[in-house]
Order: sequence, then C-alpha cells, then structure tokens
Amino acid sequence: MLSATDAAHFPPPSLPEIAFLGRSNVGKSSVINSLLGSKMAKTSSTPGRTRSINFFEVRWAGKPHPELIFADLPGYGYAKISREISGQWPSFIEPYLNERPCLALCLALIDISVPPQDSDRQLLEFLQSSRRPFVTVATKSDRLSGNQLSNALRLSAQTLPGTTTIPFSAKTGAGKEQLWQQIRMAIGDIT
Ligand SMILES: Nc1nc2c(ncn2[C@@H]2O[C@H](COP(=O)(O)OP(=O)(O)OP(=O)(O)O)[C@@H](O)[C@H]2O)c(=O)[nH]1
Ligand SMILES: [Mg+2]
Repeated sequence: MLSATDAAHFPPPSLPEIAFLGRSNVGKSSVINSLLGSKMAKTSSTPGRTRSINFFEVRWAGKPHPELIFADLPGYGYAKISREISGQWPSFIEPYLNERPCLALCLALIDISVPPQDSDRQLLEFLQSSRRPFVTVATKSDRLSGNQLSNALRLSAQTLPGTTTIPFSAKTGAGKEQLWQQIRMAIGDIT
C-alpha cells in the first residue's frame, strides 16, 4: 500500500486505476476490503479517517504481477461538496481526477440507507463534467429491506439520472460480483 498527498508521490501511471469516492463514512474503505477479501484499507466509525490517497495494488490469484490499482480517496465530509472542493476537500483530489492518465473508472459511493444528499449529487455532477467514466455504488444496502431498497434506488435514480447504480453491502457481500464485472469491463478485461 502506498499513501500519497501530492502528485509527486503518486505511483507511476502504468496500471489501470479505480478510484473510490464519496462522503466520509460512506463505506469506501469497506468496499475495497470487501472486493479484495482482506482488511487492507483501514475502516473506522470516525468520519474522515482516510486523509491521503491510499493506493492498493491488486493481483489476480496465481498471477505474479499486479494488474490494477485501487485508489482510496479521502471522504469529503458531510458539508456541501462545493464548499469542500474549494475548501477542506483536499486540494490534491481535483487535480487527481482531472489529470490522472491511468484512471479507468471512478466509483461514486452513496449511502443508500440515508436519503439522497446534495453532496452526492454534486459529486456526480462533478464527475459528469470531468468526463470520467463512473459508476454509482449504493453502499450499506443490508440496512434496508428489499422494498425499502427498491424505493431508495428508484429515488436515487430520479435524483441522479443517467447513472449506473450497483446496490452493495460490505457486510453481506451483495453486489460484489456485479461491481467486479464493471471494474473488469473498465480495464478491458472481460474474461
Ligand atoms: N451495515 C453496514 N455498515 C457498513 C457498510 N460499509 C461500511 N459500513 C460501516 O460504515 C462505517 C464507515 O466505513 P468506512 O469503510 O470506514 O468508510 P469510509 O468511506 O472509508 O470513511 P472515511 O475513510 O472516513 O472517508 C464503518 O463503521 C463501517 O463498518 C455496509 O455495507 N453495511
Ligand atoms: Mg476510509
């Protein structure tokens, strides 16, 4: 794992990269751990735990070299993203999203167990305007019943139209295969 707070310390852009974005506490580190089946990314009930970009090399089982990189980005807090982007949201994130050449896919995490947040919509608008391919991951789906989840997903689709949304639970593993499929598609590995 490599931790960096400025572009000079990012790993060389030689592998395709998947960025995990979302508010503090939305479950970014938990999704990474769930996908990797390990506890590599630090999770915490205290929002704001991840303060730098943490890069994780991902190897397929039985293969000697890493094939892609997961980038765990700092959460942007509960305040409005517009303020966060210009203020507290670390200044290296926007350049990272705009300039990182190997960024294959952005995963925009939203907590589906709470009502849609302005800051989530602003993140998605930011990603749309940055023209980066992205997929929305609706985290903590285990906190809702089947009916509640369908309603919440419908509501989120209205608020954030035109985006692919994958319901996900780091607790139960729901959505894991679907998310891996999106990641493999994004890096051109659809075997
Ligand atoms: N029930 C449930 N809880 C979850 C899930 N994913 C994360 N959590 C909990 O949500 C809290 C925050 O999770 P993290 O993965 O640390 O969130 P983060 O987005 O990395 O947070 P920061 O690093 O602070 O930005 C922890 O208490 C997790 O246990 C989930 O799928 N279901
Ligand atoms: Mg984290």
